[in-house]
Amino acid sequence: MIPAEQILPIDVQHIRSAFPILGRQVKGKPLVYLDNAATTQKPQAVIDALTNYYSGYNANIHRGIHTLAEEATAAYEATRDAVKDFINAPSREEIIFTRGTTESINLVAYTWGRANVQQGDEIIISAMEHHSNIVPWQILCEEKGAVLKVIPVNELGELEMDVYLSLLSEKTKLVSIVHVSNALGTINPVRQIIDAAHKTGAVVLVDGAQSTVHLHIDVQEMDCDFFACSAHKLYGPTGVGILYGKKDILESMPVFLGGGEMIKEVSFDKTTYNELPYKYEAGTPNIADVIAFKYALDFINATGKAAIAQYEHQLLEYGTGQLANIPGLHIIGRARHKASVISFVLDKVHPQDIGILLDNQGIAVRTGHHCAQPLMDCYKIPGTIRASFAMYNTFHEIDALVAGLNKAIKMLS
Ligand code: C6P
Repeated sequence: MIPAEQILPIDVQHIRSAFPILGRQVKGKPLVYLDNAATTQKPQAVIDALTNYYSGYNANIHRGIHTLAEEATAAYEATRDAVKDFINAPSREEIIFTRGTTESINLVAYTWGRANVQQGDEIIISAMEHHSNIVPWQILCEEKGAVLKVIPVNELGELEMDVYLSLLSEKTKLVSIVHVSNALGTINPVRQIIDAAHKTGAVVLVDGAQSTVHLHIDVQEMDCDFFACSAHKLYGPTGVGILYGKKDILESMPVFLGGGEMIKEVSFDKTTYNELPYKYEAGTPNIADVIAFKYALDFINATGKAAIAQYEHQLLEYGTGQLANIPGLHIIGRARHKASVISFVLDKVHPQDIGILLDNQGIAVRTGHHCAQPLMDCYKIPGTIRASFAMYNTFHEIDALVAGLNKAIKMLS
């Protein structure tokens, strides 16, 4: 049953009114946006922040002494402080801006990885990783003669933790693990994974691309060595990523990209490098989008992360129950701990056909392998249909999805 609006933990209609795109129509129908794991929509405050920057104080940062440069620098650095607080990092020096989770993981692979992984060493990932947490490690392993080990996933879509523990050894240099699976919604027991890895002396990277928007993130409590996420999955702009790293590890790592900003002194004989975090931020960064990202974090904080999580869980439970009533529908990923992502397949129907027919009804879902092809291979399926919910989705939109699916199934049979 749909809970009455007044007892919901958040005011969904008020939240929806802050997202202008939610008022549009697609193919003559009201947009039902259920592709939030791919990217979330942006509140007006984020859109305004971009316009205000370009119309009011566009300048390069950290270089100029003029007013515009100082204003832009202050706004850019304010986002760093907001991110630090959002994930409870010990210091702002440990927050590095990148282009996204993908670049954050690659940064670690190219710097820490090349300095610390040698022939015969082992890197552990899981069968539910996104390609961006597989390919950089494959490249590194090929280059170094290291070995990539994979934690299997069980029928429910949970990691086989006993196998993980048996894979750990003194050869393990790194465990790189997804916090929340984009394809299944599984919330992994990262604290337990990190504790076990640290006992063998391994370093741990947590891919927080999907978790940061849904879960309370405290990198100190988690004790991860690296944490990566993307602003665009947090109601912020595209083209901004975060890499958190423990200070001593970041300081010990070789540099990544060379150029302006990341240096202290340059001569043809010798170059010395800047302090953290600038050591890893070469060139002119994505100033406007970083500045606007703070407004997304402010929006989440003002709404209340715990309340959002509670509401998203209600959507997950309602959606899971409603979808289960559709004959021939099988949910892929039934982990005990899940974020608001529901992946499913339908008997005798290709996910892509369903995606097109839903789009004709104004409903946006993602279909395919979700950049997790090895996981699809585990389930022996080409892909799934994925509905992923955000704080602005409603129970009525889930009803629209169910009605849309029934209509699509009828058309295809
Ligand atoms: N997943 C999805 O539809 P980027 O593209 O760098 O912002 O994030 C990459 C990434 C890394 N890890 C996980 C767990 C992810 O889900 C993603 C992005 C999107 O599921 C686009 S493929």
